[in-house]
Amino acid sequence: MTKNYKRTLVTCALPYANGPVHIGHLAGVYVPADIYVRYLRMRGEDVLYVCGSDEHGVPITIKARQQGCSPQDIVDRYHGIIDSSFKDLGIFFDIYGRTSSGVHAKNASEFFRKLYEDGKFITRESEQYYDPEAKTFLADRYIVGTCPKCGAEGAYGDQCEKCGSTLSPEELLNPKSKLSGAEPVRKKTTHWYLPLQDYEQWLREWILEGHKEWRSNVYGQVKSWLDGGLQPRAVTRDLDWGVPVPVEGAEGKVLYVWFDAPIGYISNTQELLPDDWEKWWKSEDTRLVHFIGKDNIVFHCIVFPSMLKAYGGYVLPENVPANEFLNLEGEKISTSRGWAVWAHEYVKDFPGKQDALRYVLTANAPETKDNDFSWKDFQTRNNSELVAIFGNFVNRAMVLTHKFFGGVTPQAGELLDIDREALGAIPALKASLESDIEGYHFREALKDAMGIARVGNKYISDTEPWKVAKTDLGRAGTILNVALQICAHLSVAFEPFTPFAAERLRVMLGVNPSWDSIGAADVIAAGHAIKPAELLFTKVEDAEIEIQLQRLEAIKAEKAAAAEVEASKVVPQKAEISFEQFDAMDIRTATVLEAERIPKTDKLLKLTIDTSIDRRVIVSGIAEYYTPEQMVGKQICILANLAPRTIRGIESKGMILMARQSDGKMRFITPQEVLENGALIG
Ligand code: B3M
Ligand code: ZN
Repeated sequence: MTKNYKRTLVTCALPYANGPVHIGHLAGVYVPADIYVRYLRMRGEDVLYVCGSDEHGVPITIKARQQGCSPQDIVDRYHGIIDSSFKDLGIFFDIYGRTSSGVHAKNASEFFRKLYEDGKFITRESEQYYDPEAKTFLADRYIVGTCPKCGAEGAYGDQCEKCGSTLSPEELLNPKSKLSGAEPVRKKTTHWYLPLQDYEQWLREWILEGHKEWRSNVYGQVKSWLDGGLQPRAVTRDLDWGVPVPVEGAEGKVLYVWFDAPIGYISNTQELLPDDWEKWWKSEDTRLVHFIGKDNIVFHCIVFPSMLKAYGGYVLPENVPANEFLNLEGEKISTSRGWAVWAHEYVKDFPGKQDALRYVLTANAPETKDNDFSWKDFQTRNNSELVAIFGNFVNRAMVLTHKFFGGVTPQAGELLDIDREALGAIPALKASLESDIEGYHFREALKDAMGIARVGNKYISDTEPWKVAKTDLGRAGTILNVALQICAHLSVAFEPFTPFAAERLRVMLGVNPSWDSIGAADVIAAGHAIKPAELLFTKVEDAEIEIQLQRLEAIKAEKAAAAEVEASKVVPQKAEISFEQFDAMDIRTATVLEAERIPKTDKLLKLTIDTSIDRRVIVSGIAEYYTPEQMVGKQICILANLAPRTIRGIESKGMILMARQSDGKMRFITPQEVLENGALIG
């Protein structure tokens, strides 16, 4: 391994305890981290593996409110579910802690307090939205209104889920507090900020100069943040769920979730090793590696390191191998839509097949770009790779050893070229496997391990010991001896990837080889008895895949039905007006004489119109629905006495009457038969 590290501290992003974990989380963070940790342990390295639930933040308070329970109830529930699904998948952290723990509250509080006392923060007053009825400041997510971009109701202060636009609360039309329904008001509040710009130069040197080997997606994101210029970042919030800000005058404020969560890595280490934690966090010979998804890069490469630097004495990550995203059947995984494969459901639906999921998520890991999980691909990879290559090879070697040698490892006679070639191919695969894992290339590493299985499978197919045994038992013994050695290699090489199968294989073979014995010709001694052969992997049947696909189909159908209901929603009647108000409107027929697009707009047409009283120009937003050619010569209806408005520098007199359908499409209103221009409507 590079540099002289004495120990490795591996952290995995702390999952938010407001939902279970799904395959996107697993592929992005936890499976690669687990491969890395298991590998290092096989190599005899001193490793600490830390994770835990992230139990603060606004989404948890929203979920609690929706379900009519406390945030603590929510995090208790999901903490338990997440913790056990990791274990079920063979992911055993040394500690899976939680940020609602007492140790964490004390530690995060102390961390803030030291930075505060050392003058590392600045304070700023800003205006934030405030609910005058509920008497509380409102996080962006707590403000809902009409989306200014697509007109959908129920858009959030930070995002419209209908059209996907990123919003800020002041852009919402008709903003309302989710708490009381009241219209939020702006109110002054003071917060503490970490002046990230003070760390910019240092970050440039440390990452852009010193860590050019980081994954290009990580390096690139860091570079673009730094090139964009860093700004002070608020580290406190007006909220009643979180770690209270431990200074005077901060009543009703808590640490921002992204300030306290990464400190959670340290707190969880303290909880596990109260007397020994500093060794892991404060010695130069600790290699710290953060496994995260791409949306967490800025926090782990810019914000948290700046916090640690400001505090002083902590080690910084040696690498942050962040992954891109995994999609499901070509669509973005969405917790709220239920478009996901949940870890806790997978282990129920596919009992004993944890390795298959780990294998497929690694083979398709979104290491360099977003990638896709499909159930068909899952089935194919399980059946034609795990079962047909790895499992089949091991099974043939073991069954034949039982059949011809009573389950006792036969003696190897003189090795022929074909034997030497098979064994000789393995050291190079081992070396490549090592450098791939150490370089965080887990997909490639899996191919190397699978390469060993392919060597074994081809060897046994080419040498055909079942035929040879009939005429030359000695030669068959040599072949099976070599094959069993390769089985032993596989029982080690696959430990990081498919730990359940690897362990079962070691048990069946009755050996516990070291990593270094991969490739050796004498891992299993002649005369050593092996246990009965059991299948390492079993097929995934079409029917099992069908069930999963049907479940996803049902989600799609539900979504389509919801969209239909949405589309058929009748627009409620507007407020009543008097007859006089109606009569005051001059609605008449007119004909379009000329029509042209207004440059640099997508929606506007400039229409010249004959109203019989005059020729006038009306600017109309119908360019999305009609071309200028379609408009010329058309008889339309207009509201003629609307006060003139200047649009894009053009004076527009009146308005074309249009009908808007529920799907948003617009059509102009035209008389059933051509009338004279200027005929009054009413
Ligand atoms: N809770 C996970 C996420 O963004 C977030 C990670 C915290 S790591 C300190 O999904
Ligand atoms: Zn929208």
